[in-house]
Amino acid sequence: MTSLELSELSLQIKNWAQELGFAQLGITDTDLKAEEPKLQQWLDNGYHGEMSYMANHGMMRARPHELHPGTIRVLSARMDYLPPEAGFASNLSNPNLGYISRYAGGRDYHKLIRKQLKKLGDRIVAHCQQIGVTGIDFRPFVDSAPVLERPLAEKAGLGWTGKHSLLLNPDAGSWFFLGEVLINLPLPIDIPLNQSCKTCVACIKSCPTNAILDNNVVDGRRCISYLTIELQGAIPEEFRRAIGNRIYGCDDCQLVCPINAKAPLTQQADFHIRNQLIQPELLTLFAWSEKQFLSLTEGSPIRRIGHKNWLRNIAVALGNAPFNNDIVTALNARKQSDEVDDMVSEHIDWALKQHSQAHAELISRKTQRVVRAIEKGLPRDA
Ligand code: B12
Ligand code: SF4
Ligand code: SF4
Repeated sequence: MTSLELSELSLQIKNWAQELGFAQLGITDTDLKAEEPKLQQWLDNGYHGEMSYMANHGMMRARPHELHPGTIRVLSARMDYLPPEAGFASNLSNPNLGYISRYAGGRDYHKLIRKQLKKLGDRIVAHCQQIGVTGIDFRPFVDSAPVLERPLAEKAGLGWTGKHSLLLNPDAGSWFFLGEVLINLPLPIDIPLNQSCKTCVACIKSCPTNAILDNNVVDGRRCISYLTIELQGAIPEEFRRAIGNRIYGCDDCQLVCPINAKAPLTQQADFHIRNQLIQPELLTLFAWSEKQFLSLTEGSPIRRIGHKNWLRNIAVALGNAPFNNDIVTALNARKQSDEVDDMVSEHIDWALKQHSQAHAELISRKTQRVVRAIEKGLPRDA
């Protein structure tokens, strides 16, 4: 193809991406050499904790051409997920409700994004065939693939890396997923943005578990997202109070980020929060049997953690809720059920212990500050 044809095709691809529901698409090459020592350092420091998949693929994460041989370009796309009924402040400030990360209240994003990326690749192949170009090969990826998505998106001009390590777009903030198409077409590449967080440190200061180290690196083992989603087994006691009512993931570093003040709502109905997960009562969720859990979370990313870890997380949140006889009764009743193993039982004991002693502070000062920041910075609270 001539360079003019390739330039025209790159514009077409960006339009098609928008038609397919992506907010933006950028194009970059496969060179992530500069990221390799940083990734290695992150792994050497053990910041991946139990996420063995981060170490298993070695440096393939930084070598998209090894992941899919023949690849010379990466089409990096982002899709907004902020749901309309987010209600952050009311949810975080009520310790009797469970807080679920806003990316997870609807349908699992992996399926939708991979499907749309596949359609995009098919359109490119069909277009090339029409103009007599054959041999186009592509592969769509989202999240679970061993590839460094955030650095690729940054190189493709979709935003800069915030101090919380997520990608920030100057117009859209960070409430979006990333996905890629690896392809063997020599399309023209985009230029990275030249912007930064400047002197802001709001996310570092607000992280409930101090997971964001001051050099833009997240110690995964301390992040509530890891502790409530990725970690199998017991949540270390040192983090339980700080977890508050966050029962699946955490959004605090994004909630206090000033760049998110202008973030758009999602255009995908799939990412709207399911009714039973809008401002959910902890006691209601804790009463779900395994069968109910599996059916009510069908098609949702939450299902992946399984019923035991779901109970584990809710037990911690119940331990952080204000004293209430109904909670103590529910905890004691759950302890007797067949669905509870030793690990969950230990979390229930911890929660009961919290109810036997007065909490100095029901909602931590950091969370109170996050709530105030939302009330000030996100006027419509989404
Ligand atoms: C593992 C993982 C996690 C782990 C570890 C997080 C982390 N920051 O690494 C856990 C479970 C904690 C996690 C949590 C979340 N995640 Co996550 N996660 C991933 C995953 C699978 C890999 C990320 C990765 O490669 N980490 C390894 C480290 C080394 O990579 P990195 O942070 O990019 O690190 C770079 C910097 O640390 C820097 N660096 C290292 N050392 C140094 C030193 C200096 C001085 C400097 C300047 C820089 C620097 O270079 C590193 C290498 O490039 C990606 C998907 C993917 N395949 O890429 C999603 C991904 C990053 N996650 C995502 C999301 C949405 C989240 C959550 C918001 C979910 C939630 N609400 O609970 C939280 C946010 C927590 C946070 N602040 O990071 C999105 C982010 C979208 C965006 N806008 O950027 C991604 C891209 C998934 C997707 N497809 O959309 N996640
Ligand atoms: S998601 Fe929560 S715990 Fe993890 S880095 Fe952000 S603020 Fe900290
Ligand atoms: S809160 Fe501030 S430092 Fe953190 S990512 Fe947003 S702009 Fe950057």
